[in-house]
This record gives sequence, structure tokens and C-alpha cells, in this order.
Amino acid sequence: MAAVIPADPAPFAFTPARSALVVIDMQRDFLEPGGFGESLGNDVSLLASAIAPCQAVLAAARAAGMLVIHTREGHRPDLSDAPPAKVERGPPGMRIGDPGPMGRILIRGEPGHDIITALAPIAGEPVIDKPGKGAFYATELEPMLRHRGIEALFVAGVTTEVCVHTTVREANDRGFRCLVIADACASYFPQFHATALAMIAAQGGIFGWVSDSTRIAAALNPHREGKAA
Ligand code: C5J
Repeated sequence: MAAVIPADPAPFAFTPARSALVVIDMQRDFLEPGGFGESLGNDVSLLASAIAPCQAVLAAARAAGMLVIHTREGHRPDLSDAPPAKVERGPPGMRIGDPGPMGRILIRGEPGHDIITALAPIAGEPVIDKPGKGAFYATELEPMLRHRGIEALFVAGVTTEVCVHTTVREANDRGFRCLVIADACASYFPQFHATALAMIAAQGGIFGWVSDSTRIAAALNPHREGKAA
């Protein structure tokens, strides 16, 4: 059954069975002190605003029976999938692979690489480990979506202008229609968050649509509107 969500620059029509919620990189390394985000000089508390909206859209998508996919940015312990140009960024001693309070920075299997407890995947939800900023680069995401007949993505996570933007651009080029959930995304730079969202919806929605968690939850679970959660 088709549904419509109010969005910028125009209403977003979708079929829940052919749509997936993709939650990008809501990891301790980005959201908690002592991880990759803080090692680059960022105030990680700025990403906390996305947690409750992500919880709301996760609950709505799960209740609607929609496919939910989580991603994690990170690298193999031997760094064989980490380009030197990426590893060399940031202050020496606080780079990818260096030891930190949550284990080695941005390394798979370390505590910092985990998705935050508040947004932990549940059984049956695929988790895509990605070495790059985009969730399609060097991952199994595209075949996973194609095999399930997915044509629309609802995208949440961090950071808006880096991994969310890159993933939405990659998805758009592959023919997926993307609805970015504004309040379920966040950046260390509030001005970049606002500009990144404006860039998506500008020019008639040059590579996507933008809406928010309240409107999406209402569209996914219309019968629940006005009822206690
Ligand atoms: C960054 C991400 N910002 N998940 N990663 O390096 O946006």
C-alpha cells in the first residue's frame, strides 16, 4: 500500500514493503567522549540530539514491519582496508588504529566501534560494516537492497554532511529515492547540518527529500496517532 509523507521540496510517496530505514554510524566512536569524533577535536555532545528521533523512527519502522539496516564506519585491525590518506588525518597518537579510552580508534571489534546502546540493532536487522564514508562503497548494501526489492530509503544518523550525505548521493546515483530524516541526523557543526539538508532539498530535490521523525512516524503508523506510545 502506498503512503505519502509531507517533505521538502515535495511530498514523498513510498510503499513500506519496498522501503528501508538506514541508520548511519550511530556509534560510540562518534557520539561518546574518547572516540574518533573527539580525537578530531569535535564536541561529541552535539550529536545527542539525533538519538531520540532515531529511536522514534526505529520504533515506527519496526512496528510497520519495514526493513531496518544499521551501518558502522570502521576498519580491520590490520588496517588493510584503510587508505593511508585517511589514516594520516588527525593528530599523531589519536588517529585511526591508535589506542584510546574505548579501544583502538575506529577499529572493528573495539568498544568504540559499537552502536550506542540506545539504538542497538535487534535480531534480524542487518549491520553493514563500511570502510568509507558512503554505505555503498565496498559493502554488500546494494545487493541486499536489490534482493529485497527496496526502492526507497529513509536515512538517519551521523554526521549529516559526511556519511549521511555521501550515502544519500551514492544511493541517488543507484536509483534509490532517499528521504533524509532531519532531526534524526546531526553534525558537530550545526551550520553544516542545516546546509547539508538544504543542499539535498534544493533544485527540486536534486538528490533527495527531507522530512522529520514526527511526520515519518505518523505516516508509518497512522493508526497509532494520538495514542500513548
Ligand atoms: C565521519 C561519519 N564524520 N560517520 N564519519 O568521519 O560521518
